[in-house]
Amino acid sequence: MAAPKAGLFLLLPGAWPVWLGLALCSVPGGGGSSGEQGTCGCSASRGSGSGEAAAWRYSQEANAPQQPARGTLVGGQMVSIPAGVFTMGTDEPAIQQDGEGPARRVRLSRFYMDRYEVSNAEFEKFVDATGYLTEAEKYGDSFVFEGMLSERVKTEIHQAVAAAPWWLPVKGANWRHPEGPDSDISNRMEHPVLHVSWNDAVAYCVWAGKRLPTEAEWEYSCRGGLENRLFPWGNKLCPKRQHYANIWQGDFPTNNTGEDGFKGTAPVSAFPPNGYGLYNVVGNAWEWTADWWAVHHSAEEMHNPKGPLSGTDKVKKGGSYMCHKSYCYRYRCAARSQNTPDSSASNLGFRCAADTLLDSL
Ligand SMILES: *[C@@H]1O[C@H](CO)[C@@H](O)[C@H](O)[C@H]1NC(C)=O
Ligand SMILES: [Ca+2]
Ligand SMILES: [Ca+2]
Repeated sequence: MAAPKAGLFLLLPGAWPVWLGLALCSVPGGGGSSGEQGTCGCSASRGSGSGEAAAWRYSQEANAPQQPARGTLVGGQMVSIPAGVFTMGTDEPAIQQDGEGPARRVRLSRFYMDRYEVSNAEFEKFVDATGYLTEAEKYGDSFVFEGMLSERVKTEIHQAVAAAPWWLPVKGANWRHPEGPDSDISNRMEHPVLHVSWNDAVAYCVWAGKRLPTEAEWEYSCRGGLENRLFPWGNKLCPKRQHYANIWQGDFPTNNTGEDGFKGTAPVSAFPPNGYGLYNVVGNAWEWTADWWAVHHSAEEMHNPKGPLSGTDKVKKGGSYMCHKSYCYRYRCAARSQNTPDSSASNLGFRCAADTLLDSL
């Protein structure tokens, strides 16, 4: 059984050079205890929040093989996502207070989705063309995970988020300087842009002739044509002992082993794409969506839902390189979290969607 299965990898498109070189998963199936589900940056914003434990049930039958639908690649950067109906959310929520349930049928029209998280290189084109100043640059600071900071930067900080003390507001941290003034992105141009607020993300997408995806579009894209699976590729965290996403291995927040090849962000094209050809949908950087945040949802079937009419926070999806099952089991398609639209952090980025394609794409 094992040998022919392993051989299948050779038949798949050869676009995963980074992933192929990675170490094997030491925790097949994503074992480890379901502990507290807190704020692994999931709520680090110019506001904050916290969480509590939730059980997670592994479903055998839900793990049965299923043929994913195929998105159609259009141009280099966007994928045509077919119209369809899918099950949004879950009736087995892992994090109760996040409003992951109920599972409900959602019908969507066709749309386009960026293959990749927006990279530093792409964001720089926007800034060069428009002179745009991000909110982190205007505020003069942004949240950075303590584990990424130099000792010099850390000594200058005297304030932290009570519920998540590993988040520090760093003066001079922004998309060009992800860990503060003594850091830069010169060797990370193909990594996701970070420290962009929801407002910044909208400005970029509008400039590109696009828009942010709704939460429903994002989740449909995440599922890649599979029904009721935990991850974009299925229910096993590490099928065939391979890493499929950039998350955290080791004890959070003290020991990041980087077993998947990356302690921080990875290039936006790293790891295998999902059934629609989308990369790093879960993990790497959190991704803003267009929707306002609410935790109560109707179980009725919806058509192109756009979320609540108003709110204080925006929905972000997918988790990040900082997510670990013990603390932030949010690298699942149904998982969700929120931040105020002006907040920014060192694990939060975005990708755009569109109704039509511009010729330039
Ligand atoms: C980090 O975790 C790995 C794997 O569990 C372990 O081998 C290593 O000793 C740990 N390092 C530290 C500094 O605790
Ligand atoms: Ca990682
Ligand atoms: Ca992502």
